[in-house]
Amino acid sequence: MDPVPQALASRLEQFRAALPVGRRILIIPHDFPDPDALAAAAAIHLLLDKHFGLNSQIAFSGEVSRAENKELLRRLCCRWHRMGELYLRRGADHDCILIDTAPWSKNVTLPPGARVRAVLDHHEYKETATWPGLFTDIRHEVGATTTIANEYVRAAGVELPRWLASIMAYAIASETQDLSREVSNIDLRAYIDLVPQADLRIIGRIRHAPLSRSYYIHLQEALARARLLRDIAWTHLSHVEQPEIAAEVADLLLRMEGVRWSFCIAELPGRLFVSLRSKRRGARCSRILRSAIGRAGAAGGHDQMAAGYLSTGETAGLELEEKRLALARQIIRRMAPRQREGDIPAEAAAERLVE
Ligand SMILES: [Mn+2]
Repeated sequence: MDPVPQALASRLEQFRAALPVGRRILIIPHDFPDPDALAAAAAIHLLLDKHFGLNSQIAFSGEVSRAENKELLRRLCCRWHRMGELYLRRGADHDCILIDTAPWSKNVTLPPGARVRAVLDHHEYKETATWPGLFTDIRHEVGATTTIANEYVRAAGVELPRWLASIMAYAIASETQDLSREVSNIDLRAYIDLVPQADLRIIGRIRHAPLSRSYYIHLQEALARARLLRDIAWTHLSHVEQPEIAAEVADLLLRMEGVRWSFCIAELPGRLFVSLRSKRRGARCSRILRSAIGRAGAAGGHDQMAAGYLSTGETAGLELEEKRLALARQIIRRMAPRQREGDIPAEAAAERLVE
């Protein structure tokens, strides 16, 4: 094994120094955690146990609904908890490590009394914050938080069990579309490092997890409603319970020849959830979505992929539809800035993707 670079060894030391000794630590990935958040959380859980000698628990809010992600969660051989089911002493402080998210990102639910001690993340933020004792490693040029977690585990010389190396390799691949999107050299190295330690059958099982019937129903709805305007493809889903399907649909639309931008809006209770994608480098997806959504919601992500939501409260029926159409126009306008707003056809007039 290569010697551990000094900078990495000292970062590992700083990470340890930020964590309290003799207290339980909560490892919290973002709400509705994806493979990257879950795999990185499991790797950090192992690091704390084996190298720091610290007791920790993984806890998250929101469901895991995508078939592949459910299968991955099933193969997580360390204990994890739903935040709501975790016993947390009232009025007490809870030491936390945030994974694939940050305290100022609006996609994570923290328990009352949360004290964030460390943040490992790779999202792009307009503004960040810090406070005494907080350890942060936020590198938006890295394709996956799992890659960052792998660096620490390696630097500590902790051996990965096969199941964990498998889900970590899968996580890096899924986060970067099989190393084809927003991938850096350190992601490639981490992936190459993990694969020989992995059980490739586990990765195959995750990749080909059985799909629910509702998945096909959503897919049919999404395709039937999909529209095309030059190189932009978009669609929407009504009555969705979980946001993950919107990302799957956006990815699928983006694969179409000639399409360079895609997005899917999903109607969730009280909010319109958006998943946005681009094939272009320098697309600034997270900025586009933040500015399209404005103050009535939140958005974040990366250069070529982003997600966010617009709060809609009790709005329903026609009023909700108008909000959705307005949001779609705001997004399209930013994808095609040279197109005058008046030239963007109404959704009903735009070409159908599937005739
Ligand atoms: Mn991630």
